[in-house]
Amino acid sequence: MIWGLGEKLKELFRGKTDTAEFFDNLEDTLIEADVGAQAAIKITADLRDMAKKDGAKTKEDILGLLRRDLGEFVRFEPLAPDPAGLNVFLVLGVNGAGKTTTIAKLAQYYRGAGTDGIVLAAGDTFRAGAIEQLILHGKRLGVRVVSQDPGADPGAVIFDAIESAAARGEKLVLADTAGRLHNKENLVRELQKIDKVIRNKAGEKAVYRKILIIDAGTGQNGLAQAKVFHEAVGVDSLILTKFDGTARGGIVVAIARELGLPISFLGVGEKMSDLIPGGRDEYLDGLLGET
Ligand SMILES: Nc1nc2c(ncn2[C@@H]2O[C@H](COP(=O)(O)OP(=O)(O)OP(=O)(O)O)[C@@H](O)[C@H]2O)c(=O)[nH]1
Ligand SMILES: [Mg+2]
Repeated sequence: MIWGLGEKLKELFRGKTDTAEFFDNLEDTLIEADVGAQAAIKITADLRDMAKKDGAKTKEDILGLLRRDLGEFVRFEPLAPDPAGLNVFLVLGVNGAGKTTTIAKLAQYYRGAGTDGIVLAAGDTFRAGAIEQLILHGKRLGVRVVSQDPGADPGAVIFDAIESAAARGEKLVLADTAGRLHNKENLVRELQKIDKVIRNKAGEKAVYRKILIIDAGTGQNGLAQAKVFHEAVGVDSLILTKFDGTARGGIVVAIARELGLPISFLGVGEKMSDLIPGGRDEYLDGLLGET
């Protein structure tokens, strides 16, 4: 299984590792992987200095330094429901990022880890077919889904889900949201409304977390997305999806540098089990690949 930069680095390491060309190519590779131009330039400059000072670096030296520098900003936030009470996880992200699939994966994962009483809230009432998609996941997983008709107020759907979960003593509400509305202002306003409903409803009684889904292949746009969502409602942690089969995914480094957001899980395929609870090491292993 090769994710991330592995293939590209492997190619680079076939040649000499002390030439100007090597460092230029390394810098380009890091930029292409979306770690951000500043980080790429800094890391490559560090390596150039080291090579100048004490001669050519081995592949292991270079990988070690890459790991250290890339990892400097990446933080892990384990995202585990509090078994003592109600938890509300609101799942955010642009359309197609993998929100709904990740919700289903999380439901399976948490159930496997012992969380009793998981409810899915069909808060994407905007996109045609979104409610059915979540209901289908719920059926397959044997998990309750709270939904209303298309076009319904997403805040009301999530409110119902929280209220019924509390009444039944269920432990975790995983709430889906729309990734796109008519325009960005609408999306932000809608998310702020949902956020307010959850805060009012869940109050101090529940653990409330906002999870942003970022598609590893979206490139630098992922940073712009993170800024919009973070400014709108305040994001608690990231899940990076589609980390399988891409030479990118460095965006987590860029988002961590700019916004300080931690990572909680990695999505590495379309199957329900393709979700890795993971932090820095798993992420860096994936990013640097089998070089
Ligand atoms: N390879 C791969 N595919 C994924 C992963 N996560 C999600 N997908 C696929 O990405 C596509 C979109 O996923 P959804 O979960 O529907 O995305 P969404 O964010 O809910 O999209 P909207 O509801 O349109 O906003 C689906 O085909 C998923 O199977 C992943 O980690 N790896
Ligand atoms: Mg969806």
